[in-house]
Amino acid sequence: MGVYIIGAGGHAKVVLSTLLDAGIRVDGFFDDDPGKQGLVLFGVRVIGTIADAKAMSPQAGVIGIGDNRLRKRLAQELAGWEWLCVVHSRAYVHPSATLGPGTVIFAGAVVQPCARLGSHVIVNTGATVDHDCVVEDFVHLAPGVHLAGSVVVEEGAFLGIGSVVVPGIRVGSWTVVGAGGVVIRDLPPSITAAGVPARPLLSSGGCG
Ligand code: JB3
Repeated sequence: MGVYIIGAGGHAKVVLSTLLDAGIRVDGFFDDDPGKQGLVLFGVRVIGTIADAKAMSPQAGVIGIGDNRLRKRLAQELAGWEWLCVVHSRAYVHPSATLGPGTVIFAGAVVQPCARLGSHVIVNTGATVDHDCVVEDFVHLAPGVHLAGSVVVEEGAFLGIGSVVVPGIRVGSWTVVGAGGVVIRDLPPSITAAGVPARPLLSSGGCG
């Protein structure tokens, strides 16, 4: 069974560097961009489209695409693949923390005791997840995000760069927190919140 990265953009580049750091050989990328076919990055080639990946027998790898909904869709479409959980050697993950398949922990990140992270989660560069947090499937914690103790981040939520969440807060599924947001109250599902403190952004309602 080979090891492949789905996607060949900026996020895939960091996924590759993390796999290589962990001593895992990578056999290729799959990406739909015709302009990327045949490109070689750190010795690893873009060998086909995502349709080509689907046509193979299931392999091992990581979905290296930052978009949470797209990562979820591809995980469903590539059923049977063995998704690798990868932790950079310069990240810290306490032994009591649990990480699901396909989850990546980049350099400088910290995951503290009893945190539970689901599948295909991104803990990006220098992000921290403190004790007893629950981070559900397909969440992306952007670089420099800090979750205090016992925070729950529901499925597919995206916390933008440098945002922070105080203890015990729940961030709803597929909600987006803008860069630098400070979350001090629970946020419902599927909203965008921003600011200090983070508040839901109001849509124009189509009247403007
Ligand atoms: O901020 C940081 C540190 N990283 C960002 C990361 C988390 O998300 C990074 O800066 C980017 O903004 C983003 O990286 P990603 O996901 O690699 O995006 P991009 O560089 O645009 O590459 C996405 C790849 O997915 C492209 O090569 C596309 O060809 C491929 N792709 C295949 N199917 C698709 C689709 N992309 C999109 N958006 N939709 C598709 O259906």
